[in-house]
Amino acid sequence: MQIKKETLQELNQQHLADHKKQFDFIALQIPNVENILQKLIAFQIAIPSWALGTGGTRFGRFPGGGEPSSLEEKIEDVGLLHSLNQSSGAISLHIPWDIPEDANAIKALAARYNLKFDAVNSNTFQDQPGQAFSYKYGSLQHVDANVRRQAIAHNIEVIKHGEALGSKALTVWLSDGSCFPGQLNFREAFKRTLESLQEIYKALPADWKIFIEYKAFEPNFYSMTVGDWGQSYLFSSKLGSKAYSLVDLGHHLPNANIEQIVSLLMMEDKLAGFHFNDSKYGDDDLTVGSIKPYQLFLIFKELVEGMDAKGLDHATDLAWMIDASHNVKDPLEDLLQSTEAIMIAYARALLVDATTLQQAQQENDVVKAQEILQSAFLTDVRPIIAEARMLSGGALRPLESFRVLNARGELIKVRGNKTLATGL
Ligand SMILES: [Mn+2]
Repeated sequence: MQIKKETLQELNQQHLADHKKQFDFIALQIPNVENILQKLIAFQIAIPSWALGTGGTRFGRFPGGGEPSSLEEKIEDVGLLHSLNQSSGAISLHIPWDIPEDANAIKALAARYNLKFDAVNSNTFQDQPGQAFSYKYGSLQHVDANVRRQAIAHNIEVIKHGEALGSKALTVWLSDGSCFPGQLNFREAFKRTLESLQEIYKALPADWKIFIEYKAFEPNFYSMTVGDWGQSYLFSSKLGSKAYSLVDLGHHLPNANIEQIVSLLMMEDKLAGFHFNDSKYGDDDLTVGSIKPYQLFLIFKELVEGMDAKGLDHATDLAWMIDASHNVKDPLEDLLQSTEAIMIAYARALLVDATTLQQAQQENDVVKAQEILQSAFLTDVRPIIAEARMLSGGALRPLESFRVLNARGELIKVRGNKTLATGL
């Protein structure tokens, strides 16, 4: 489904007077609002190809209607999101769930929706039909060199697919680890994984990066071979300057101070970027900002401060992606909510008075430091984000527009009620 610009403009027109009042009110309080608008317009968050269908748990799956059943339809869905919010201008593919058969045609299709290809993701946590060796006991860490070779070859194949599409990074998330004490020699598993990653690293094109994603537990419940940022950092620093650590918000143990992790990884030039989601208990993959919006803001506060200290471009120098899964919501509505939550956290972080905060830190004025953060966090920045969206041709109210235009109903009409998207 494609939404015409004129249709959005008509919808926007209905809310324009209200919006203008709200925007003017907030704009008066922010000295550099133009600058903030430009940053928000430039900021794009990649949508993973596996999040466009209804997710499930190991207990069941309840697919909704009109889900995309091909890569082409997935690109169409991301295009739909992007036309509404103008902030979802990239798609991240998971191989082999979404293998581009004709890379040029897929590239052309994405270009029509103004979408870029973000990092490509390999998959050695599932066995595929016809695969010679099983990943039951790991992939890059496996004791059998045949399994490791197969997993290395798969990652190199994923790089080739990504190259054909114009991606510039490979994300490796390993489910490797052990479920019971004694199952694994930690050091040997680490060394085998490192050697395997080194083979993949050698196959990276000159302008590519490799992202090493970590996760504390699941599917292995005793040890994960890339279990935390320390282990990821060890791998990425041993691999070389093209290797970085990727932070998935749900991949930490409860109450981990993620903002501090982010700050230090950036200090060491080893932060790849993000997989955004939210969680209450573990890797819940809930809508971004639905549980802990203050934490998300604190992370963005570190990101903005750290990127500014390094002279990095907020929009392009780190990789931003949503990695969530939706059991009860319409996946597209959920992705609109997640994107909005990220933009809110980013905009609030841009409001932090960095100079005064630094002064408060120097003076050990703890109370003032907290006031500065909370004053930014408690600002309702939604009119600024809506203004940025409207300036770039999107909807003032993306979610409402999605519903008013009966987007899901239109997708069901074309695709039917019983489609199933590939993915988890
Ligand atoms: Mn992830």
